[in-house]
Amino acid sequence: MNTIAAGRDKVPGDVIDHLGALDTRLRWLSAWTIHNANHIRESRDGLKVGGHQASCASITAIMAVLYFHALRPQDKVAVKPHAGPVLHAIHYLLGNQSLDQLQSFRGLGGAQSYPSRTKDKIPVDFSTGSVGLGVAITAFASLVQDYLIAHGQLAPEKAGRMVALMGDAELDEGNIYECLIEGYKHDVRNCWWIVDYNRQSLDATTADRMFNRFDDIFRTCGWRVLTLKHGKLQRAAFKRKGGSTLSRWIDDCPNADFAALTYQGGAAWRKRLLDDLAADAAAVALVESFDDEALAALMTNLGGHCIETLAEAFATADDDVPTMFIAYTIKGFGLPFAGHKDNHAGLMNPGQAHSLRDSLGIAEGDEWAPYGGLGDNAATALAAFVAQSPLANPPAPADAAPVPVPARIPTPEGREQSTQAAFGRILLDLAKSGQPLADRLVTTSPDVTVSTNLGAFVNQRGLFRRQELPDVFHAARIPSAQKWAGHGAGQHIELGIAENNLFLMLTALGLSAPIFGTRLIPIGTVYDPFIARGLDALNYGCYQNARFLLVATPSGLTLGPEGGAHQSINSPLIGMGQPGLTYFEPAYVDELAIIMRWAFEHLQADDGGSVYLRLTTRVLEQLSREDDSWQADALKGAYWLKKPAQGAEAAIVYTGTIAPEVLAAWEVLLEDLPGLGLLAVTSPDLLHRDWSAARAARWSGRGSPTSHIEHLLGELAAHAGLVTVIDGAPSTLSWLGGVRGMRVSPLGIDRFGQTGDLIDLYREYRLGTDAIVEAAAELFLGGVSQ
Ligand SMILES: Cc1ncc(C[n+]2csc(CCOP(=O)(O)OP(=O)(O)O)c2C)c(N)n1
Ligand SMILES: [Mg+2]
Repeated sequence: MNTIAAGRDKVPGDVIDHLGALDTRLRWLSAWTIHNANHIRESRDGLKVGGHQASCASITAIMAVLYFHALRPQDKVAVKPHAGPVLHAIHYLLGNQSLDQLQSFRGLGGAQSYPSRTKDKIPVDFSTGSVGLGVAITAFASLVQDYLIAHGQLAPEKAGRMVALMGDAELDEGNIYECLIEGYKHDVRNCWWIVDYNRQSLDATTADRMFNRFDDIFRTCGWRVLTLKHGKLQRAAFKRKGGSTLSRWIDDCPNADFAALTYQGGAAWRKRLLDDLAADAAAVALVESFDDEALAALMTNLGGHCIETLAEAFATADDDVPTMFIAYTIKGFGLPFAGHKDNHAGLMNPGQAHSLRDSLGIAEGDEWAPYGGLGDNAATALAAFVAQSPLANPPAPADAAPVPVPARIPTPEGREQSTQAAFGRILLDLAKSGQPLADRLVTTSPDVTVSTNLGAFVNQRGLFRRQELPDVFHAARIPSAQKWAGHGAGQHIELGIAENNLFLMLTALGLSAPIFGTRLIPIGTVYDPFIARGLDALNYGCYQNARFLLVATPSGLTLGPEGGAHQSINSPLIGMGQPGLTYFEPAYVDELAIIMRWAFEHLQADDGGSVYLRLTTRVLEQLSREDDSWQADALKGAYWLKKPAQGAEAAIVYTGTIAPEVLAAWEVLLEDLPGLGLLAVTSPDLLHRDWSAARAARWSGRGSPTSHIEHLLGELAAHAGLVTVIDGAPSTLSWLGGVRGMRVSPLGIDRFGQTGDLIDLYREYRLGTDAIVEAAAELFLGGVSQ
């Protein structure tokens, strides 16, 4: 174990004292913020408000030293979710957070429970909440930083450190290890992960068996590991007679015993130590030299609570080597439930909170005073220390200039094409075009670069690697379609098969504008069914307003030969249900071209978001259009491919690659259903959102807008019927019946897939032309046609 004893630079005593005072301030203010929300603010619904006083108290020393001493303005931090109140307290002291926000912690519009980039009013570099993701995002952000430096878009001296403040239970999340492996491959640097190693999770004390395992795992992956196990008091005691015995006892003490003794306090420590160390007279004498209070202070003087130890450790890691700090701490340190295994969501009762207040010398009514309880001189000195800390005068937030989007993205030529192939073609054409947009594209894929058709773009623009990576096959003149040399100017970041990493990579790339001041246009490709594998990371990216284009292909039954395990069914619903992500599923490649152009703008718009394209390898004969009049409607989510006769009583509505079957059915049905409409839905998601927004506007008296879908369906008779068709969950489109109260017969897939060709599978899943005709007959003609 690499236990920090002393760092390179001694930190001046007055700095240590100030940081110690700030540790206490942060512990108090975070505890009081949570106390206020739970015990003082009026409860209108009787629900427990919550908050995590123990998780905060565990990390206040670490955050005091980091924020008021070690961080540089260019560094970015992801704070463990349950330490949100500590971050608010820090910004309260820095003058960036209002009292009103603290008092409305966890209320509408107040300080958020977990740090949020978009909702909090203080600077939050990375949102957190779902444990593990906020940790890994820092490694991907480091990679993005290296990308920008290599592309001349960030000066090397402006490189910051990407820091994760994490709970120890986050080390159980698998995405940490996926990230660790990917980070090693890419030689990640400028990254600190600081573990608040309190050895408690939500339910329990953590397993002793993991002791020293994390060190091994991280070192294997190229990280420096600094373990901050003992504080200064302990280290001093270990140097005294009997000290080595005491040190060994602490090292051997099971996590649960240590936690329980911490909770029980000085007398319990004494009894246990005297029992266990009875054979060593010097150790007994050492223990007896402390009174109960001093003994408790000694035994809980772990590295993560010792200002000096922390400051020195941070100073030690002054290079760009990725570094993990294992800072031993006590959950609930300094609070009445310190060490209790059930303390995760524990709240001090009013009596306990008042005792803590009194013990800090804070007068009743002075609880929110930033430096309450300190004498005038001490308060002034501490305020001055805070005012000169590196973060007190942060640089202006980055304001990344938009990347111009070409007025037109040409439709790839060809009578027969798939949307997937056209996507690859469009990117290749862009790569060759020399447009400014092309230089800002960054593509990435979890080992499906070739099979999602990014290969040609990569041939053109290269793999991104900080160190040159020769294309051995190319050099040896071995024929291959993929000519991928890696270099600093490359624009494709190749990932191993880990979809969590794809979405975190996209998130980090998609935050490049607000975080690093340069806008990138990230495009990630994945097989559609495997979106589900990284769903929480996708949600995480959208939650913090990262901007990226997700291209998922192939999808649906068109993956038939691959079998049921590869057929995506509910991904359209994911696209519709995910805030911050707009889902499109074009059938034809001219639709794709205008949608991609729209996406490049939407990705950059203030009120924009990310975009998800569900594509396929199915080759369709393309339509010859009479004009461009369909385009505006297609970008709103739907257009009439065959306009219904005014007041027609029926329409077929479809999304995506099932278009030829739908067109064939339309031809068949036209005879019996004159004026039958055919509605091409390019984005069920946009249609639904727009419909919801229009209704919300009407309810709340903000005018009487008509949504696009209301407008389109308004061309049909009020009692008309709809047959909806999609190679995916039928509920993607079945809601259309509710727009104007029309009967609807939704076709789609709601059973697991299986191998087969499309002819068989369309029949099996009731999706082909016959099925559409039958559904229409049932709905419109009162029976099933033969
Ligand atoms: C993905 C996810 N699963 C579950 C939770 C619920 N949860 C919140 S905190 C926590 C345990 C945290 O323990 P640790 O990381 O050690 O933090 P600390 O002890 O510092 O509070 C759990 C399970 C969550 N926030 N995210
Ligand atoms: Mg913990």
